[in-house]
Amino acid sequence: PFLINVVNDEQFTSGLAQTTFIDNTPSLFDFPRLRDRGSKTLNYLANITVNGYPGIDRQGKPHLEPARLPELELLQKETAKNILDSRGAEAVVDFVKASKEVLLTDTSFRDAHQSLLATRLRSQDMKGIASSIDQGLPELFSAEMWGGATFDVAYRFLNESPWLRLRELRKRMPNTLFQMLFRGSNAVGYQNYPDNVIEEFIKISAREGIDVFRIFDSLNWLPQMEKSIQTVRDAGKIAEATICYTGDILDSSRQKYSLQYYKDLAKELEATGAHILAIKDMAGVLKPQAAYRLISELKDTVDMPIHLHTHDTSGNGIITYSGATQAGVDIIDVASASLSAGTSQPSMQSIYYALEHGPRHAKLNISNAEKIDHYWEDVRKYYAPFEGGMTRPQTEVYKHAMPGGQYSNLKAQATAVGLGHRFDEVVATYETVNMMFGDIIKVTPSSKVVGDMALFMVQNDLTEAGVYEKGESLNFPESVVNFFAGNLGQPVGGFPEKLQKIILKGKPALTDRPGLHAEPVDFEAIQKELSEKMGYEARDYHVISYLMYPEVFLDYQRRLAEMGRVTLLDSLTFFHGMRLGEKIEVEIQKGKNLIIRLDEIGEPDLAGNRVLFFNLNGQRREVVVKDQS
Ligand code: 3PY
Ligand code: ZN
Repeated sequence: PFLINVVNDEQFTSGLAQTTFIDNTPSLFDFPRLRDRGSKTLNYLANITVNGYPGIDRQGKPHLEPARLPELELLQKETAKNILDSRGAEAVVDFVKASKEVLLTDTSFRDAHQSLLATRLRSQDMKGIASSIDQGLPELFSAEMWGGATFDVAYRFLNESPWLRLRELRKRMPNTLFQMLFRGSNAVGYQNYPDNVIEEFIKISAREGIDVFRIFDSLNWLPQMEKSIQTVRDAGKIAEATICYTGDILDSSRQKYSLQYYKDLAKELEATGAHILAIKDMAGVLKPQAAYRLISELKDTVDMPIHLHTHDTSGNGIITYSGATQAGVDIIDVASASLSAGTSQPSMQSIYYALEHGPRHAKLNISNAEKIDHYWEDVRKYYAPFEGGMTRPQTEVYKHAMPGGQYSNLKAQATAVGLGHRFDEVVATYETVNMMFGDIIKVTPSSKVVGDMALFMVQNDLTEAGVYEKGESLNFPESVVNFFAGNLGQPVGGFPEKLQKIILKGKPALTDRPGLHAEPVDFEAIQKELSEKMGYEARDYHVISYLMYPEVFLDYQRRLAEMGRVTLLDSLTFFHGMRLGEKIEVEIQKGKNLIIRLDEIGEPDLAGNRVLFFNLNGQRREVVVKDQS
């Protein structure tokens, strides 16, 4: 048995300890480390208790029961992951093609909360249900659980390492394909990275447990995806090449993105050697009739299995999937009911019944899926402060075409710059900007460029005509200049020349792939630099995170040194701190717990400092924290 510390040791407290006791009980020397970890945790708790968690209103810590854990029927079945591990990527492709039923990807760990809860779902809450999903839903094609915005949000707002999340989940889910969203040459960032950074990122992610890489480019520009696709293939993993869907193939007045456009792009993607074709309807504008037509035609165009992704913003998601399923789509993205609908994916449990008794019903143990959803129903309540608040199907998405996660994000951005009350204008301007830019594909990071420009115009009371008139004297947002300089690649049909001239003010623009101009990164030099900054030997995954997000990563390291692994706290405590007199338990290692009680919160002194009195594993501890209010 592990000894928590000497005062909790039975032999010691019973007074029977002999002098040999210390020699024979080396685990006592864990005490300083434990004490250190305890102190760090108290630093975090004291600060959140006094000052609150950034960005959420302080309404007190809610009283909620622990999330219900499901009792499942355990199913022993060969999974897609088992096939990949034993027979390789091509065998998975054959398995998908041979499946008469439509297969499901569960996005609950990634896009669902990115789209509904500002990407705030914590590893702790994922860990609680991970093995239930692995064992209760073996028929899932995959779990999308990494990438997109989750990478930087984990560091930035949750004080956790995305790599640790990946490892912890991998351990609990050995039989589930892990899928990530990868922004092609922008990796998990908002800018172009040198080729060797892209390759290194994919290699490390594959080693750490990612199986399926959904690779897209925010402008659907093939040259930005090719390297990634090849690197994934070389790593023996599954490359899903992606078409981002925009426009409306059935609207004859809007044919920039026509059926033929999608068919041609699908063929080009197939020629790269990708295993699967993903259709990424990031905003949820693929209407049911269009879905039927698009998938039917693509099935006749390419031999790869087709994996469809949509968002339920308009309320039509299930019908869209039903159309796509009839047309032969192989895999669809769904979220567990409690994390579905609205700007998230359609509900896994609903689609099951929508397709039941049909020729292509979904492969799923529905009873297990429903029980697992009770867990999510409870967990979602912890994240109430981050709810986007969309309470109705929003058909306006067919006009503004904002990606699922962007709507609430842009709203927050608008509020932050004092434009909250003019958000309707921001949305209307988003549409205008899209047309000024030539009707571009909008998904991270190109969607951010459009959003930044819309905010800029509203903030400066600029109309479209105003931009052309006053352009010379305007300081456009950095992301907009960067986009027009060709640093995100080339949009379909090229840049609108007149606007490009105004925005670049005579600076040159790239017409070829940005990666051709980016110097390769010297990983050894960066590793040295980073090790010095961190004060310990940087590993390759530290280095790659630092390259993606230098400041965010270093900030995370600083907070880690100060507050320890706060990812182990339960979510209510993480977001709200502790109530007076409350007692919590934190398992910091198997069998090693911190038992913490908050006994007293002192009044602020003249400098605004408060003393908090805790009891940590039986010992009284004081923490001083500055009250920021
Ligand atoms: C991301 O890139 O994070 C997205 O989810 C795009 O849809
Ligand atoms: Zn999405």
